[in-house]
Amino acid sequence: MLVRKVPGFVPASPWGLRLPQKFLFLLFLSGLVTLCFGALFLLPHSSRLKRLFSASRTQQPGLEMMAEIASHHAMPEQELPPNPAPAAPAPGEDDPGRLVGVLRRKEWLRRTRPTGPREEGNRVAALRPQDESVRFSFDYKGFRSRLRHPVLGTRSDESEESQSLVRAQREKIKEMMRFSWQNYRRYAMGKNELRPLTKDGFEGSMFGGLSGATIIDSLDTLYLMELREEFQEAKAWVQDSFHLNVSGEASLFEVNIRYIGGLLSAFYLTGEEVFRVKAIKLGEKLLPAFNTPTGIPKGVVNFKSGSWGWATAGSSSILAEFGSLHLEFLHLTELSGNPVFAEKVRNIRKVLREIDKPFGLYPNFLSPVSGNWVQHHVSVGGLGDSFYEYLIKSWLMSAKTDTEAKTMYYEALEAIETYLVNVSPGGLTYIAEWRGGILDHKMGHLACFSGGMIALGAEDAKEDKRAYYRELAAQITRTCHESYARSDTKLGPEAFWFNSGREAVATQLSESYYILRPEVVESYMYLWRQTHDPIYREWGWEVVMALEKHCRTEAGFSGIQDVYSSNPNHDNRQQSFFLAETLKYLYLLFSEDNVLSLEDWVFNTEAHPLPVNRSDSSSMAGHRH
Ligand code: DMJ
Repeated sequence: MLVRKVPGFVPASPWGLRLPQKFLFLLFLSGLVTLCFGALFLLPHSSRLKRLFSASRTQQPGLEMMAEIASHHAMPEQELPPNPAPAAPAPGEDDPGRLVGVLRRKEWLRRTRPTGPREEGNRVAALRPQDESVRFSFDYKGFRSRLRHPVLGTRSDESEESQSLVRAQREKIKEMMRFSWQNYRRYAMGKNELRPLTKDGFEGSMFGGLSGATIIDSLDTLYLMELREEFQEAKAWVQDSFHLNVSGEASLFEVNIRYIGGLLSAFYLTGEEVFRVKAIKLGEKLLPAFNTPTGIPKGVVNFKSGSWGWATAGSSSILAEFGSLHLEFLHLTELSGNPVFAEKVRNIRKVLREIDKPFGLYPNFLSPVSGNWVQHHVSVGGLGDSFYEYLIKSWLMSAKTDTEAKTMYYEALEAIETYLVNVSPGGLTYIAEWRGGILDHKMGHLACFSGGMIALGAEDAKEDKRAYYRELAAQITRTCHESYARSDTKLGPEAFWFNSGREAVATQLSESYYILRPEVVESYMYLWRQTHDPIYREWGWEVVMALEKHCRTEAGFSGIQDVYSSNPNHDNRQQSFFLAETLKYLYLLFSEDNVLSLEDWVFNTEAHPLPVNRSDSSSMAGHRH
């Protein structure tokens, strides 16, 4: 309605009050409000006020958890509460980021509202007091007493062996480890990796601000090689300088296999509490990645602001990443008494067990929102690799009680044999990659771990397939050796093809690099332990010589840019997995079988040994099907 302005006329309010009356009424109202608030603050239990506010947040489970946790626990080292809630944007966050942050937080709150048993699981875990997991007492002596072999083997044949070639070879590999470590310590201590040409450190972007990847990846190798002083240096750094109060975006997979895996194995080898406690606290920081509608974690977790993490990784999660958490997460539950870790990975297993698989194959990309495959690309190399590895190792690590893992592994392997395994015209067996039914006749260096995996699983296959799998493992390993033997450096390329008359060689420069990867020597180690065929030690020694010739620099080992050049350029990076895996598998190849015996240990995909679990009370043994 249009009100015409008439001089001297003051319109009444909709309630019929004139201005002075309105003023008095407002004065009265504000007095009343002040009184009410005053009364609230004077109530004897100030927690009521807190509850009043937290009640309005009950639809925001994260915030509620944070209030609960904060009221119960002091935070050592300013570290984060486990699985805490979304925080207000950090001071100094710039405006666009801030807006995106707010929107993401709102979306996260909507998605994580408790709606069912799985969400309830998250809440229970998060509300579990932080120190309870840490205070949990793990029976370390009991665990050691159940091992079937001394961790570092027996030294009964020491005097005889000291004369032998194999001992000298092992000593050489130990020297390579010492050299790698000492240069890292000298030029890059505390950084994630060493850059040997520029003699400085490299941080990278995979670890969300965590540092010391090389230190944590090296702990068990130093221990295994009895490099005692170096091990003490590494341990002291973990104790004093490994801080978890970081704020970047981290790869769930990489943090899990390197940091959690490294800390867990350091604990199991030594019984030192610092490793157990840091592994559990770091594990708790990874939990927000699982807050998706399916429970399939996203690939990236945000440690931002020391408060909560949200996950981002485009629209799909990667099979090798979310499929390679099982071993470490079961051990986190075992060592903390907190069931949440095991629940998370059992849910992943359930989703994968129930989903339709094209021809029995597992594609590499899955939507964590819909739980559907995103595209039909299948690979035993990058993107798929360690998912298969973790199935057979889950079976072995459960002391052969996890029959679900066993069944899934052998079914997957049947499909791989049927659709992906090929023999080249020159007689080389390889595992191709599959794109919706069309094969790429190539193998990545990463796929070369599969010789070892198939050998490891051969024993428990159906009787009529055991010999076949042993032979398949040997043939794949031979092909991977060929990819090394056919290069000028005797080191293998990142990927090699079987087409146009060329076999086991890279076809372009962009695939010709070698970054100190372990997969080929990993397979030599498993095949050696299974067969004791001297060829595997011969091949392993060829790798040692090639590393010395082409990758050793004045200040550490470096990857090379072209394995087909007799004088290759270096890539200036000593990868942490070189110390965790390549040197460890080489050392084990020249060790007795009872050193980190495969009866007692399984190696995670970063070569960190985790024990087979034989305790009746364990969460792992309890997982029978
Ligand atoms: C390692 O970090 C792990 O083995 C992972 O599974 C994939 N490959 C790298 C080393 O090549």
